[in-house]
Amino acid sequence: MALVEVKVPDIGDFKDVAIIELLVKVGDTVKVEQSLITVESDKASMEIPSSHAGVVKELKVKLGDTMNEGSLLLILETAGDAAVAAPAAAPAVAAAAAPVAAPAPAPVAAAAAPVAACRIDVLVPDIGDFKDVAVIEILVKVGDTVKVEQSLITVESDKASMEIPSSHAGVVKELKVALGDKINIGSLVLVLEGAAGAAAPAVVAAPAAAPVAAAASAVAAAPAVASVAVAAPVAAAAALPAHNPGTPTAGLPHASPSIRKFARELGLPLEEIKGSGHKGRITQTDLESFVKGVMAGSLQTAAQKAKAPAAAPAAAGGAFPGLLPWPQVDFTKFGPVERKDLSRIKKISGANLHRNWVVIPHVTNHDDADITDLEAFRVQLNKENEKSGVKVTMLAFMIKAAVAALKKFPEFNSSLDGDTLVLKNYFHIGFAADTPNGLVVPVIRDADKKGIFQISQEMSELAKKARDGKLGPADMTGGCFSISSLGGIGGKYFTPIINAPEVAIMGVCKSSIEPKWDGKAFQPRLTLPLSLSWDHRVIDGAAAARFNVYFASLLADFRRIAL
Ligand code: CAO
Repeated sequence: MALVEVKVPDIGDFKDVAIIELLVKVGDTVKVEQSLITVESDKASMEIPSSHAGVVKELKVKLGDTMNEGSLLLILETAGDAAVAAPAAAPAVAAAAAPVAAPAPAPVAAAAAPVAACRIDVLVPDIGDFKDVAVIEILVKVGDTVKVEQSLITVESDKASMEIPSSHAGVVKELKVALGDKINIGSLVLVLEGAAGAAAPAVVAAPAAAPVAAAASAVAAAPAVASVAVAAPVAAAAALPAHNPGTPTAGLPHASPSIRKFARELGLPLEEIKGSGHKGRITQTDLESFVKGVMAGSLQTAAQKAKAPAAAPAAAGGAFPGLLPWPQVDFTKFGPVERKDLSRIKKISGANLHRNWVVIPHVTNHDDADITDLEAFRVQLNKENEKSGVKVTMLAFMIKAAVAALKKFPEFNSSLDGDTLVLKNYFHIGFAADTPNGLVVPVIRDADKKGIFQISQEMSELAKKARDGKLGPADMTGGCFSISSLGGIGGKYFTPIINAPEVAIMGVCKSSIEPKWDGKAFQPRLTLPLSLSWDHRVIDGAAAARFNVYFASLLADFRRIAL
């Protein structure tokens, strides 16, 4: 018996890729080359095989962790002696790595000489060690307008699937591949008629980076987005079947990386969705049908429960009986307009916010906190620590106050799982951050164990990462309670939307000097407006009022936090 460290083998240009699936758990017996985890970049997913056979003693990674070559995955107990169990770079690793080695991000000479003035041949770019890989999905059809880098087909090798992007924008004139065809670098995928202006240069240096190169930059932004969704598998609580993404999956459903990512973002259980594609592959249409089916079912159930007439005026409202359809307006009739696609973050956070708003019975309690003394203390602290480079903002104090209030009112630090309340014994606090691309909620982990300076420093680092689109899944998941501060901007009170599966969120606005009656006279006090939204399925109004009062009392006299 010997213990072996199993590490990530050479995975080519896959860098900082996120783990999306754990395929084994402690106690499992694995064989050499058995897949252990799946990692995913923006355009490709890959299974990482085991270098040795043995029994899993310890998992060293979790979902959302990012991996590189050499990252430690797990400890195996092997049957052989120490010699067998030697280095992770044993030949088995190299051999196992070979079939899955990632494509090199070499520059792509994708567009060959055009057939006609505006015709562009789109070729398979350099896909590294992917050789003779089968086309398992065709993502566009003749007549479709495609953008540069839009995925055209999915190919699959033994251990990995990858989407092949378009080198150009244009309209698909001819498809040159069929399902099941084997392709290699340089294979002709389709013929495009170039969009105006993209006219056909003799040899176009294709802007389409090889899939993985594109992924490398996208990975940073994408998980951040995903995690807004990941942090919100609330669908389970409402309509969609419960799905624990942390559970190792045995037979993974067939789906392309983008479909898997989309399903994860929406919290959809892929294993419960029937695939209508080639060899049962799950397509975008399958996801849409699944969601429609679930929504229709849950709304009907809700209607029945409420004893609403089953035949409520369904006509125009689609899945929402009786609801008017969204107004279709030709705005150009009224004046000039321009159209702008929503950013990826906006689309995903929008879908989550919408679901949370519709599904959670929100109530918002407003209150005020007297932060006159705390603000004076904060200003003094910043003066004393001018040289440290760390600026303390009011939000750091609020995070500590939130931790104390969660400890005093544990149901605020919970999540609903069906009829069960999951009470958490950890204190990870999210804060809403405004970025050029939309709203994200990075999380300060273990805020109970950190001081004001450390929290301030981490917050400013996370806010910067958020603005740069570089938050990873680990930065965004696992939150217990969120704070949304508009204090740097203005306003009085608002209704923050709960960041499911959390059950409450504190919104704060800009503090201002307000007259406060001290029994004898009005005193000018710096007053912070608080808006606590809470899930009425879990929390009652009295508890919410107490939470606010306690939270405000901590900010009014921060010494109380030590009590
Ligand atoms: N009252 C008065 N002033 C406040 C304040 C408050 N409640 N909170 C912060 N300020 C002040 C700060 O002291 C700072 O002033 P100085 O520059 O003079 O020192 C200024 O406002 C800017 O603060 P900040 O916004 O940089 O720092 P923060 O820690 O308060 O917030 C962050 C950081 C990332 C949360 C914030 O930048 C942000 O993105 N807020 C928006 C959150 C959001 O969009 N919420 C809505 C979600 S629902 O759509």
